Amino acid sequence: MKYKFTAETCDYMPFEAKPKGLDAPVWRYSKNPLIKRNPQKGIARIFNSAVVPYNGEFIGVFRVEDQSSLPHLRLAHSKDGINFTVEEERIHFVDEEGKPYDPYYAYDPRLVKVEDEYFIIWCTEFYGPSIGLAKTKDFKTFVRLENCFLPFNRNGVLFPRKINGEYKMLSRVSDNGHTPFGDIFLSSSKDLTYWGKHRHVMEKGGNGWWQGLKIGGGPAPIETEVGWLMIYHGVILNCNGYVYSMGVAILDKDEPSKVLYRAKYYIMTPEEDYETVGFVPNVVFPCSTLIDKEGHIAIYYGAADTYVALAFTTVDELVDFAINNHEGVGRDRDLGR
Ligand code: BMA
Repeated sequence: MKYKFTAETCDYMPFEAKPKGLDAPVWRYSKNPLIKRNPQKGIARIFNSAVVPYNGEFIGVFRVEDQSSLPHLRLAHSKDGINFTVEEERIHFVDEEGKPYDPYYAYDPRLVKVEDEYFIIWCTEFYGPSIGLAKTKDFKTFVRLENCFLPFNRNGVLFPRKINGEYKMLSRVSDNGHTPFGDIFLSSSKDLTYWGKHRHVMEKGGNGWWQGLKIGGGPAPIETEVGWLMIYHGVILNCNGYVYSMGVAILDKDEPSKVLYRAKYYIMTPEEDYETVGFVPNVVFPCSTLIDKEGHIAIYYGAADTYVALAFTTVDELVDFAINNHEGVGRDRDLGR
């Protein structure tokens, strides 16, 4: 292992070695997709979902759509990180006084452990899409906190530890629809209620076109000795619509609004049938990662707004790829004020 990292590691997690001769930093699970269409009664599609290790097994917060196509969140359980049992009832939230506080819709969840609590961050209905936040310790009671930002916003991603005593959240300011713009911003909070010190992190664009329309955070960043390893999504608009790919960047450890490295090439783009054909074609949308002591990484991603799929990489692959293919874009490297 070339680069040291600090993260909660799994003793066991799904992983396959890189196929011989492959010239790409990320490779797909050979039995993708993990979850197919109509996987169980009352569920039409599951995609853009997040998984964490929990009590020696795995637990997920899944974006589920039934035949009404209105997204909601459900828990899913797995012993191996591959075969999941999805709960029949959606997650129900309460507010801090214990009163029911369910969102009208909820999608693209991230699930992040900070200290001894698990946080769900999702795109919630708040007079339009914005960022919802809830915490749990036992995956039985889900206490919903204040919505983090004003509408409209998407792709809220919490860092897995406080930095300089503050929680840090990535997000992308948005509009009410299928936002045709967007950069990644960073906000800080001491108490998870009041968010401020907003900083610009990364802008869309660069010389290549794959991230020219908008970008958004993905899984919780992984802390390495070089900086925060961030997998994100980038979007291009072509004659046929939006195409979502995955990219990688490394953010400064103490001031993550500074981009140290950012690869000019995507690390994965829709290529397989389950990514190019579906409810929304040409989407790979990463939401969470697992990591083991050797620095193997499993990436859970949504494919074509229809499937949950898995891809693999390593810390070394991604850090080297970001450094070797770095392209500075705009004001990425400054403090972002
Ligand atoms: C975005 C979000 C994602 C979705 C993507 C492609 O705006 O709604 O959930 O995967 O579009 O449809």
